[in-house]
Amino acid sequence: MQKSYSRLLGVIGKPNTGKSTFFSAATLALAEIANYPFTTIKPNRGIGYVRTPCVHPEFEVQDNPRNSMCTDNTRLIPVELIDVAGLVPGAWEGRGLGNQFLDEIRRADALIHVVDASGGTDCEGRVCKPGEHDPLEDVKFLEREIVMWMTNILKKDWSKISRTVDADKKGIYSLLEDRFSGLGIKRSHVSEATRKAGLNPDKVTAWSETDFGKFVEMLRRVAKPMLIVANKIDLPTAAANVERLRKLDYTVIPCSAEAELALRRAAEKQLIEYKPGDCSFKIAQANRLLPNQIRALEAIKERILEPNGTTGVQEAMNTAYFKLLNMIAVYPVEDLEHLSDHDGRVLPDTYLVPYGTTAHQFAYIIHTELGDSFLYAVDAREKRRIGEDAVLKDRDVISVVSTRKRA
Ligand SMILES: Nc1nc2c(ncn2[C@@H]2O[C@H](COP(=O)(O)OP(=O)(O)OP(=O)(O)O)[C@@H](O)[C@H]2O)c(=O)[nH]1
Ligand SMILES: [Mg+2]
Repeated sequence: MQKSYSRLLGVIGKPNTGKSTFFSAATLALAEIANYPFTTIKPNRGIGYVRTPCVHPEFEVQDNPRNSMCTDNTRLIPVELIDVAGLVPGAWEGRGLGNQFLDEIRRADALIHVVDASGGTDCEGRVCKPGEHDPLEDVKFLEREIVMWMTNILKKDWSKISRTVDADKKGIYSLLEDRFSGLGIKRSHVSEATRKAGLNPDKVTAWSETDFGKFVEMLRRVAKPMLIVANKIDLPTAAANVERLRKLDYTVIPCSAEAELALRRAAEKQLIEYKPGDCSFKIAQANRLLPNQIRALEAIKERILEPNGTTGVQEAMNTAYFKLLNMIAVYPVEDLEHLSDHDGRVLPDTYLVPYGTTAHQFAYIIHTELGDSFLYAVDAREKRRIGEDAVLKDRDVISVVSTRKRA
């Protein structure tokens, strides 16, 4: 169960943009929401979902999920997210709740930057006239905060690190991996950042100040990939800003976290039929709704769902997993004929694994023993054997054959 949500998404941004609203909508966990900065002080952690079309209709079987849910042919796979305190300029130096915030996103594998696209909150999160603040500034400021935070950590003993790299050939990758391990930065991130910045990893002492800056900027992009949630699109001043945000080098998802929260709460009470990420909903029990509640729901349909497709919350979760983190969904089964586990549960689990995962690595993800005793795997769709190096694809159904029978 735990393995399918082994990645962590961090919901970040300046105060009062709707981070906790987004978090609550995504997880249905209770989080304090209010129209002033620093409502959230202690981080909220919860479980949200990514959605993917389930494979069971294609295989013409009735499934019986265990680590995920299946409704209307859609698999909802649990993933973990964290909502943190708002960040203000200078946080890297300790302003606001600065370092504490940065400390909490250390473990996040990808970041969801919630921006107030309506421009109704200033750079410190105080309410201002809608349209008065430019949300593009918030994007620049957040990038800078993360870069400064990383720079600060790295600069501390950079000269020592660079001399060691040049002298003993231990390599920058393992040295920096050690230095950054607390930030969830891996060797592969360091090597990718060095390559993409066009720098020589064997001659680190020759890196100029500009090279160093390029390296840290690249490391931020590679190790903490980020998307922008352009929130509060229900307000009229948001539309023009969404278009401007789209010109930046990010995936931008227009969003109304407040609308999604209302829909999910209504669905939870079975007042409406709605799945996270659906483009519409049906009123199920009109007699239990007050006229103003019906009007509010209709307004969400007309103003958010019809023009935008969705409220954006689920799309952000999916984009973070499938695009930023490049994950795929794979279904492990033991019994190929019934597509079941040893208890006869059909298509019990869906694992989210990084694209590039091989059949053998997948066996290790399921169970160390299964990896150790791996013989070959079978692709249930193609009904053919695949070798240990075969790279898995999204929505593969895979059976691992090993020398040992699993308990
Ligand atoms: N119009 C509109 N308001 C929203 C939306 N999402 C959140 N809000 C409002 O924005 C205000 C701040 O929401 P929070 O979720 O507390 O924001 P936060 O970013 O967690 O704030 P801090 O914890 O203080 O950093 C509240 O008044 C919310 O109701 C939205 O989609 N549309
Ligand atoms: Mg909050």
